[in-house]
Amino acid sequence: MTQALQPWWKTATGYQIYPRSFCDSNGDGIGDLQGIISKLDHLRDLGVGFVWLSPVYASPMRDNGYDISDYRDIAPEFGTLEDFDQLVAQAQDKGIRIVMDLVVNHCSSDHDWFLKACETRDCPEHAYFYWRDQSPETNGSPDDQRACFGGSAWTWVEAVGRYYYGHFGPGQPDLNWHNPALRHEVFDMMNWWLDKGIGGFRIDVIELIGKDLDTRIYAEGPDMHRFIQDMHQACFAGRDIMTVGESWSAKPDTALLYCGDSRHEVDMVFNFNHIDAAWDQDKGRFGPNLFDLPTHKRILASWQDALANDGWNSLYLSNHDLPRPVSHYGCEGPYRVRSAKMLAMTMHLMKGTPFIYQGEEIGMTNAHFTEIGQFRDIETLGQLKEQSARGVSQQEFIAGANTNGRDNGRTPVQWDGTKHAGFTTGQPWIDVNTNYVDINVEEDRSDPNGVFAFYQNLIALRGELDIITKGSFALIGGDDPNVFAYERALDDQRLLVFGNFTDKTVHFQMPETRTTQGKIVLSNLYRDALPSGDHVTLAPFEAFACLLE
Ligand code: ISL
Ligand code: CA
Repeated sequence: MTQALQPWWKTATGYQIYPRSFCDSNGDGIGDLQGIISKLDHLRDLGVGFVWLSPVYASPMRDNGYDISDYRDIAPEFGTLEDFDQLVAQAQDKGIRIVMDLVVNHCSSDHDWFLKACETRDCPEHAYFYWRDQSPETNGSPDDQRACFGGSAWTWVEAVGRYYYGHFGPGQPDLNWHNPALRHEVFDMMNWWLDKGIGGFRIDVIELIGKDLDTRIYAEGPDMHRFIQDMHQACFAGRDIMTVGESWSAKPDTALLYCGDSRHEVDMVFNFNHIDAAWDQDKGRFGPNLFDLPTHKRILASWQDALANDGWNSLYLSNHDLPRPVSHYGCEGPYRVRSAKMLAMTMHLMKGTPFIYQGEEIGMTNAHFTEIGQFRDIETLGQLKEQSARGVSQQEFIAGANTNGRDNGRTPVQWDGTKHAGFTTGQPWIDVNTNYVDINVEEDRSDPNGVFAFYQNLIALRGELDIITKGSFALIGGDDPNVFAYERALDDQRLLVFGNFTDKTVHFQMPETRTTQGKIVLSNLYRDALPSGDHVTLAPFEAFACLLE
């Protein structure tokens, strides 16, 4: 049977760059576009097909670029539009597409639209935002909704005598998607970038557009899908691009509403079901890590099942908002390298498009800051204020922020063992992890058994075996507390994948006795065969994949 040709983004592996922390070319301590250009060979060698570039637009950087003050310009600390065009062209020469980050649930309070909107109610821009008048019941504020980064979601503007809504905080006023003129502006801007030849968009908190402030439904509001469909029609239709929307609310039973073929919305969603399942119900991300492997497997499998025949999965463990996978799910100590490979393999061999977050390809770890003054993130600093007021001690707070805070993923990429890890010749905007002398790109890449080499093999394997992109998925031994195992199947082929999530040797019970041995196609140890019999013994953090034909 001939299979239809797959779109490029189904066979490619993605790589996320957080520009501020990637590579600094001019010694001001902040990563930039020329820094990225200087490292394109690193990405080409790795084998990735596209880069998701976190925001590089003009911004006051209160939320490091997720607060945009001009959608058609580049922040001066990152470079210029010429640098951007150069990046797109040079990346393309190396077979890499550049996917932009689209942050249009809100803009920055420094955006011209908002500045005008705050001067008078009688300008078109005023209606680009959500305004409410005072309410006597809640101390003036329209309601008691809190902003994600602390404080009230409503902020008073004297000149217009009204409150505006900022879901994340006062520096990030929400754009009024119900206003057709605003939608038109946004779509126009998106087409402007797409016409430059970018590979598509990662769409920030897409679940929040279409909110209904009256009924206080913020995520997946009544108009969200209509707006995404409008966006598709105005910008995506007929273009060879990929789109992925960030949605903390998407669940297996709503996933196809975003990415089902007939919906004409986005190609994939980034869901967080496997991420926030490990967060404490009351304490949220700053509470203890409640990771439980059977729960994790069940969630991942439920997404595999939901999108088995329609839609498409994104596969990831980390991004710029999340801790480092080896610290969170693996081991920072003696099994760091081995656990980094195990995590990569069990994630990338499911069905979907895998995303690598910068530094993951060398097994970078969490930050381990010791002082409050080392934290930079607006969410962490907002939490600090709120938690201190509740009596949480500084020490306890630092422990929480070091475990799951957003700065963990934002310490600079460790390129080599020289000062500041070769990230900058100046003073880095956020401290480099002190372990850079041992953990860095130069060191890891010089080792044929390093994490980087393993990712290279993993990505290459994806190109060689159709079963990885096309095969069906079934969990094996879902209740086993130690091992993540699954089977992929395509025609007469089967691919078995095993990963031990513990630092102990474990025995994994197979559901059926095997006689065929198959061929080991990837292993993070020196395994050369799948043992026959009814169980598999795995060394600490061991992972391997076996092809049966
Ligand atoms: O992880 C989160 C929940 O506690 C939040 O940190 C995060 O704000 C949420 O994941 C949405 O993230 C996206 O939008 C934010 C931006 O700060 C994040 O960096 C971005 O990924 C607002 O634009
Ligand atoms: Ca710089």
